[in-house]
Amino acid sequence: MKNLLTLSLAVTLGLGLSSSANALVIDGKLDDWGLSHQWTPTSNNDGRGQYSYNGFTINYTVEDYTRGYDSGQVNPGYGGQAYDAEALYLTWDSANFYVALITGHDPGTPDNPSRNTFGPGDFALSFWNGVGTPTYTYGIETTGNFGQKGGIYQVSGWSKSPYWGGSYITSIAAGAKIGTASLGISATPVTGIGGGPANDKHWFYEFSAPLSAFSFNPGSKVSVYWTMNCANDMIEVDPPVGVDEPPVWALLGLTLPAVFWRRRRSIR
Ligand SMILES: [Ca+2]
Ligand SMILES: [Ca+2]
Ligand SMILES: [Ca+2]
Repeated sequence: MKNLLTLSLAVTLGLGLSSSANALVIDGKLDDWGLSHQWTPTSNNDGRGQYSYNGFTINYTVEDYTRGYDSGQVNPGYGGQAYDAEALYLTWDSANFYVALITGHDPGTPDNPSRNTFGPGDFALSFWNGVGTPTYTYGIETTGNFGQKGGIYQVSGWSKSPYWGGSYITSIAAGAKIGTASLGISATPVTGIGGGPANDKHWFYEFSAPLSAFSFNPGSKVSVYWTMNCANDMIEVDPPVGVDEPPVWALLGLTLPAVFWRRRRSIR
C-alpha cells in the first residue's frame, strides 16, 4: 500500500511537471547535461550562451585552451591544459541550482605553492542586480580544506591567488555553514571532449544546491565562478535572466533564444 501510494504520488508529481525537467543526477558524469564530446550538444566553440537539454535551459561559458600540455598562457596565468578552466554550466528548477564544471585541472593536484603546484578552488556564488561586477558571498566547498566538502557557506572571507595583484578569489577562508550541496567529482579523467589534442584530460565537477539555502530577492541574477588556487585560469557563468521561483519558461517548456553577452574578467 505504501509503495502504491509512493508510486501514485510520483506519477502525480511527474504529470504535474510533465513539461519540466527530469532530475539531473549528481554523479560527476555530464551525459545528463547533453555533453559527450562537445562543449554543448550542438557546438564545440568558445563563448557564452544557452541551450536546452533534458527539460532545462542551461547557461554556459566555454573557454577552452586547445594547445595541450605545453605550459602556455591560459589567461591570466600559465600552465596549459593542466590549469585550464574550460566550461561552466548553470541551470535551476523550482527547488535547486545545478552547476557543472569541466576543467583540465586534476582535482587531486597538491596544494603546495612552494613547489609551484596549486589545488582546486571552491565554487563561488553571487546574487546581484547585474550592474557592475558581482560580489561573491556564497561558496560551495570542493575539497574539505575549509569545513565540510560539499558544504554551502555564507562566506565572510576568500583566499586569493598570490598572483595578479591579489585580485582573484579562490577558496573559502572564513564563513558559516548554511547548508549542504550534493557534490560529484569525476574519479577518473575523460578524454575526447573539446577542440584540444585527443589525449587532453578533462575532469567534471557537478553539484546541486537547494534554492532555499540562499537569501536573495526574487528576480536576482545569479553568477557562479570557479578557479584553482593560483587563479591561473578562471571561469564564470552569468546568465542574463533572473532567478524566478519557479522559472516560468521551464514550466511551460519554453526555450529562451540564445543570448550572448560581454565577457567579464575582473572578479573582485
Ligand atoms: Ca550527472
Ligand atoms: Ca582545454
Ligand atoms: Ca580556459
